[in-house]
Amino acid sequence: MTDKILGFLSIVSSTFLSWAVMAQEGTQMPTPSFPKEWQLNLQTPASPMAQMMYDFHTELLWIVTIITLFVLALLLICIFRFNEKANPVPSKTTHNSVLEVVWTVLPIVILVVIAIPSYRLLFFADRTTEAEMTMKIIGNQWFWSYEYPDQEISFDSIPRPDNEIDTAKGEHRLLEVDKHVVLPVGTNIRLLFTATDVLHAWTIPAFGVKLDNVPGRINETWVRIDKEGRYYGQCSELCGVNHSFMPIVVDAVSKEKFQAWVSKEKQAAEGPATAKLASAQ
Ligand SMILES: [Cu+2]
Repeated sequence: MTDKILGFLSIVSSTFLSWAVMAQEGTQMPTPSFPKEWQLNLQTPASPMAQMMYDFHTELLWIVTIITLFVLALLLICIFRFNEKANPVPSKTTHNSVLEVVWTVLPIVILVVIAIPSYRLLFFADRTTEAEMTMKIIGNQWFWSYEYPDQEISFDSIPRPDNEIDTAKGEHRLLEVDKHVVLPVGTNIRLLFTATDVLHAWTIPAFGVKLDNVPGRINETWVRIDKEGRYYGQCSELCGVNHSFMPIVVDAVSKEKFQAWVSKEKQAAEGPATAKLASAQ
C-alpha cells in the first residue's frame, strides 16, 4: 500500500510520466526495465547508480510528503481555530523567539539531510576509477554512433521507420534501431559522450544514465549493468526536428557472449578489407 501511495506521488511529480505511457509487452530478449501500461514509479533499476537514484527519490518523496502534510495541518488549524467566528478576539503577539529559531533551523537541518545523499550520489555518478572498458557515444542529427576504443569497433545505430516495425515480434514503434549497442553485464564501463553537430543527451532510465552530448567536449559517466536483457532509451535533449526519433537500444549480455560479439564484429569489419588486400596482391 505504501509503495502504491509513493508510486502515485512520484508519477505526479515525475518527468518520467511520458515513459509510463509507452507500453508494450515482450521481445525476443527479456526487457527487465521496460515501461508498462499504467506503470507507477520509476523503471526497475538495473545498475548500482540507478538503484541509488531510486532510493534517493523514495527518501525525498517521504520528506516532501511529511512537509506537505505538516503545512496542510497548519493551514487547517488556522482556518478552523482562528477564523472570526471561533476566535473573535485575536492575539496581538508579534514575536516568538523560540518559534523563529525553530522555523529557521529546521529547514537548514532538512536541507543538510537531503544534501548528504545527494552529493554522495553526484560523486558516485561522476566517474569510475576502475573502468574495465570504455564506450564512446556520439550524438548526430538524428542517430547515434558508438565507438569501443579497446575493442576497435565502431558503428552507427540508425532508427527504424514505422513501416519496418513488427509489433507481433515484440518490436516497439519509435524505439527500435538497426544496430543494437552490446555491453557486458557485471563490468565497470566508462561512458564518454560527445556530439558532431548540436546538443543531444544519451539516456537509459534503467541505468540511471542521462548526460549531455556536447559538440567539442567529452562528458563522462559510467555504468555497471546488473541484469542481462534489452534496455531502451531515447535522446533527452531537444536537438532538432527529429529529436523524438533517435532511440537507443542496449543489449546487456554475459561477458562470454560479449567477447563472441566483439570477435564477430571485428571479423565483419576486417572481412572486406582483407579481401581487398588479397585481391590487390
Ligand atoms: Cu538528439
